[in-house]
Amino acid sequence: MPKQLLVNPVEVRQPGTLTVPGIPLNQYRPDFRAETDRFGAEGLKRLWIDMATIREFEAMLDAFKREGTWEGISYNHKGPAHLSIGQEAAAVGQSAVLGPEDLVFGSHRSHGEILAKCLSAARQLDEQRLKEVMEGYLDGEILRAAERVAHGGLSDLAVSFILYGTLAEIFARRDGFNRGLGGSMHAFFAPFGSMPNNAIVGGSADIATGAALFKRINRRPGIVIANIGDASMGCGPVWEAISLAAMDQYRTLWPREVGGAPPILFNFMNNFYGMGGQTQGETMGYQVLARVGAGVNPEAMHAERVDGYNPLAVADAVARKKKVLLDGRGPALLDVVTYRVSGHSPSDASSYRSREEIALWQGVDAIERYGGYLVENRAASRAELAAARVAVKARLAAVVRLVTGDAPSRRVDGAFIESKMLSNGSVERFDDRAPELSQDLSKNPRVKALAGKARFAFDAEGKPIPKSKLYQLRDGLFEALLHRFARDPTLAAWGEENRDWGGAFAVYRGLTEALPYHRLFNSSISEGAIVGSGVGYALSGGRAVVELMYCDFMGRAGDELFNQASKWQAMSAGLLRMPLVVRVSVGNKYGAQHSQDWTALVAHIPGLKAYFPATPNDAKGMLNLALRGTDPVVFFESQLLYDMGERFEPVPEGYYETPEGEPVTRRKGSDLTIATLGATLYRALDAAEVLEKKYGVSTEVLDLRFITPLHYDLLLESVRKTGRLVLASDACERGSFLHTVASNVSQLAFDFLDAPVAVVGSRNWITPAAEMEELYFPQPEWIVDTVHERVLPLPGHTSSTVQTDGELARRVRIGV
Ligand SMILES: Cc1ncc(C[n+]2csc(CCOP(=O)(O)OP(=O)(O)O)c2C)c(N)n1
Ligand SMILES: [Mg+2]
Repeated sequence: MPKQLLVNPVEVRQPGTLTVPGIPLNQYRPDFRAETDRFGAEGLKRLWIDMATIREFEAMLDAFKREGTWEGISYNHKGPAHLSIGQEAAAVGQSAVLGPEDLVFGSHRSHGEILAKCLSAARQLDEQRLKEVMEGYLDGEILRAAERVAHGGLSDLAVSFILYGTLAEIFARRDGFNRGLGGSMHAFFAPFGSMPNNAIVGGSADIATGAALFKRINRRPGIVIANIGDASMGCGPVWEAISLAAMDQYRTLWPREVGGAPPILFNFMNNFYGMGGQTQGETMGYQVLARVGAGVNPEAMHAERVDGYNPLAVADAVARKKKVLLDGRGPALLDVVTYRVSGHSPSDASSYRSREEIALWQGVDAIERYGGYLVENRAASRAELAAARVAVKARLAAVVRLVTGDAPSRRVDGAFIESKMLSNGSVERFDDRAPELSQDLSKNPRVKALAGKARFAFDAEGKPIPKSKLYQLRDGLFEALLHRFARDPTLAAWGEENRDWGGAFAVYRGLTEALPYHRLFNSSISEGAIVGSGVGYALSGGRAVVELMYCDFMGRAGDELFNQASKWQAMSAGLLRMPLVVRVSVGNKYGAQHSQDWTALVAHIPGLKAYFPATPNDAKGMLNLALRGTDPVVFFESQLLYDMGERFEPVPEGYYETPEGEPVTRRKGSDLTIATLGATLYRALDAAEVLEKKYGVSTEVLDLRFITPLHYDLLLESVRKTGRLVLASDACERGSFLHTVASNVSQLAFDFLDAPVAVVGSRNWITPAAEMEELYFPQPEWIVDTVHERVLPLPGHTSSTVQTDGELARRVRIGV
């Protein structure tokens, strides 16, 4: 059912003045009685102890980084340590009002947030559950280490467990929370709601938004927080995440029972600095960060500035925002005023700020002040706090001694890392509930139309069937999607113009009728957040399909593809899976910024799978495969092929999967092999026809279909037979993935080759206008001429294009 949101010219052209809601600044008023009611006297003390724990933890790391020694223990920590000395109250206050089901994503400066969240969650879990978590995690390895630290009851043991797991992770130990593959900036512990922390500034914003979408779409309890720095407000993906989280449709179009907007709190740890740049007064223009909320939606994101030097002010604000978010009225924004007394990192000389400024903040130190507040109100004595601090330090020292014992066996080996790059799983459905559909799928208009389409491009006499009657490549994609939508209730798809428009190039036509809004929706034009939210959704336990209309827009989602989707499975040591399909179309006709094939970029990134079907049969079989797997797949589709019928084998009506990584032979031959990737296949087949008919060169044509993983057996077998290989695709020749294939074949079949392997790609130019595209994309005669000039001279052939070795050298020399 198409949506009905009328844009009324009378209404939108009315004169008037927009008023913006007031944004509260530091409005918290201490009320010890209310605070005791909320946390209990013990709870209030615990907050102080948690803050002191973080302070001691960070001071310990600082000492190791600066001096290589702490409390008589020597250790050389080679990796980073972005400390949060001064920011403890902001982390502890936040976690104090969160439950284990509430998730916190963070930044490079998140040791304190990990500790605060885990300490708080562990206290809230019942003994049974706490035991299960600690025993079950990494086969109980961390627990066994933590048990060696003197402890009282289980909750006491849990504190050692948390300190040990975090520190061992920072020191890259195999018994760290993430087997040492995350390290200081990426560590996390999901069972307590501490979610991935991100070394890319602002990187958590869109991932956390995806986790919040997962909670909403799958009706999971709790909220999600993105802890990001003030300077990340300058990052595009943060704004994109805010846009995506604030879309009106959650209230206007999504079914009411879904519960409203994704429960996401953008929590800015505002320490007033990037590394050396000052956000207030220098690098940003907002002056007060919370102001940004005013530009986003009528509620101004419920934005507030809160005093992050008072844990109780933070707790109060987070508790209120949590309520708003659970009511579906998000997103929310907090501008949490804090200060890092420590440098950006231990090598920071603090040349960008004055000693006076640091002293001023030390003068209002949160641990001192909050301790004083407890003492003033007789909730604790000075001696009690001092003793608690001694105990914290003693426990930490015991943990540090255990963690710093250094031996190569304490780190994972290469085989382990290799085994975690891809999960290669197979999951039919990520939840058992019935998938939500809007209609009986047999009544779906497209399903009905497809029943009458020809699943093979030729009739019984071999005559081509008109396009309007053909089952096309886009239909193969549709069938695969519909199949999985009907089986996996967590599957959701989003991207630009995905819904009523029918998705770019009509792949999704029919899905609007089949699916409720929360399973298929239009997103803001936010490529970074589209992919980033897909990452967050997938790592939370759901399956997502997101779409970038054009391959060229991958640049806009560069970080999310290349640093996030690709890396979280391995950085989590396989604790997270990434069942995310990113559909990208390779364009043409629209010129330089809409027509480039960027398979090479994806091929270069470890941790991504990449598929590129060229037939309807493969479109369906390969998307089926991607939608059943557990790895991130960049799924390339050529716009030249969307309306193409199946020319090789009729497309089966039932479910099937193309074998992963396997190229396929499209034409048999014995003198020459041409292997292609993508739409070039059909031009290669034309070239093969010419080579065979005109020059008697029996030409085999292979369609590689896969980029990662790719099995070479069929290709090698072909090359061993023919002794000659030409590789062709529409990607620009320089740096093309085909050069990797050429290099591997040259290595693996050197003795069988009678000529160098030749690569034919697009020119190393901008893609010119549609009228000039033949100058740019590989044409059949380029392939024939390349064979003639560089592989196998063709008797009587005169090249119409220049494909000689000399030309190759010339192009390289001038860089085009
Ligand atoms: C995308 C990106 N750009 C730059 C950096 C280098 N860098 C690391 S931290 C940082 C400053 C971040 O400031 P803010 O977001 O306020 O966090 P804070 O360090 O103050 O906690 C910079 C520039 C990075 N890690 N990622
Ligand atoms: Mg900052």
